[in-house]
Amino acid sequence: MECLVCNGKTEKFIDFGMQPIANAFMTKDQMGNEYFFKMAVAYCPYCHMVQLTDQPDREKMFHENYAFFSSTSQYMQKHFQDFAQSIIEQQGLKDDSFVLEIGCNDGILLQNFHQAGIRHLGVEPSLNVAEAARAKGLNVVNEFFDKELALRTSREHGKANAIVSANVMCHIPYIHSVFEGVTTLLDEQGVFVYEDPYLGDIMSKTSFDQIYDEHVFYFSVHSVNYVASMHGMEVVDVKPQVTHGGSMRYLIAFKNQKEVSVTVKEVLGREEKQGLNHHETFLDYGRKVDVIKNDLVKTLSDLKVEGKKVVAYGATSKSTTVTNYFGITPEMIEFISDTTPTKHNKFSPGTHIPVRPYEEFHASNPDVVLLFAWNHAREIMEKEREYMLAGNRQWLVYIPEVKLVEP
Ligand code: DWN
Ligand code: SAH
Ligand code: ZN
Repeated sequence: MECLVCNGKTEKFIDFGMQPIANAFMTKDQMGNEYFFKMAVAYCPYCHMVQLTDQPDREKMFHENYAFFSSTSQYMQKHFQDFAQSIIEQQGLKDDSFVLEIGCNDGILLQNFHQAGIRHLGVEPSLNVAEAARAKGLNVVNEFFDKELALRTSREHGKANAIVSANVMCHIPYIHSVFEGVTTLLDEQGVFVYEDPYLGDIMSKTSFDQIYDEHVFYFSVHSVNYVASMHGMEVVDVKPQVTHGGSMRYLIAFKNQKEVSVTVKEVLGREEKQGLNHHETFLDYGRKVDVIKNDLVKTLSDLKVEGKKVVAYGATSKSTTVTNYFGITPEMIEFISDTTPTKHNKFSPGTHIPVRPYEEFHASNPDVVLLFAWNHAREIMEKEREYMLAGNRQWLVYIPEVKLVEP
């Protein structure tokens, strides 16, 4: 397929076959009526962007009943508080400044600008999560961000001093429209700051479950700098993050407006060493994923033979790739525990594993807990330590490798 960034010919390196919408948790009567698409990932040797070869229409994924609410993690709430604070300080934002967030979800990041008294606007196409943000007193437009929306926003609100975004840029295939929107709306001295799961971590940890319908791009500093430069912008700083199993925050400004930090050069050098700008690096990825697949399926089968009770923790989007690609069924996992009300008493996309409220987790008395929300391992393992110890229970993790872990 043609690269979404530079139109060059991309090289496919892993194929997941037919996959459902990762966040389409469904009721019993919605079964049998599921949408599947061909999921595969390709590398572009010209601009170095790693990307899905095909993505479902955006309305199939982001709508009035989006299943993911950002504020379900305490750790993430703190993370976004620090994110906002760093931008407020760095840009010297005041109450008459203007901050726009692309994809604010329930307001987990934006609320911090609001609380600091800064003029703000969130852009969020999924109505239910947008309403949750509005309930916190935030200004939110229920639309998709693109060039046209940015133009309307700049007419109505003036230029933005900062445009921020987290775990959203990797969801938007029309990246040039987004960058054109950013350059339309951003003040000459402003910054565009966004973070997303980092390709370097997805490769080094074999965190293949970051790959699902919503994530069309797997960014590196190389690829982000390429896109930015197509729009008269440049990456002026990068900050690695531990969130979502390893992310990168990119600070992007108009060319020659801000000094480029030495870290950018350092990380570019590291990416070259890791081979993130060479096709060969990606060729082995499918084999590594298959090792995890065989090990996890074998472990789950062995546990079943031993008569062990296995439940899963966190009905994540990521788990849709794991269960569907690996063929994990309700016979192997009794249910998935999750704290999100919209997911309760529904079934996982494609594999139809029941999703149950968190209250049922302790009552179910499992022997082994498969951690689908492995990116929140620290927070979750700490919270469940006592319960796990009390019942002699073990965690089962699969990133970077399949392992039974004592609490
Ligand atoms: O990119 C995306 C990221 C930001 O969030 C979106 N495309 C969708 C979503 O991905 P995910 O579903 O893989 O995200 P999480 O944060 O790994 O999801 C964690 C799930 O686990 C949520 O459904 C909430 C649940 N949870 C829980 O039941 N108990 C989470 C925590 C921390 C807990 O203690
Ligand atoms: N920023 C939050 C939410 C990430 S989930 C966090 O880090 O937790 C991805 C979000 O992007 C969803 O809420 C989805 O509705 C939104 N989204 C998808 N396409 C978008 C677009 N074109 N413009 C703005 N938001 C978009
Ligand atoms: Zn390209």
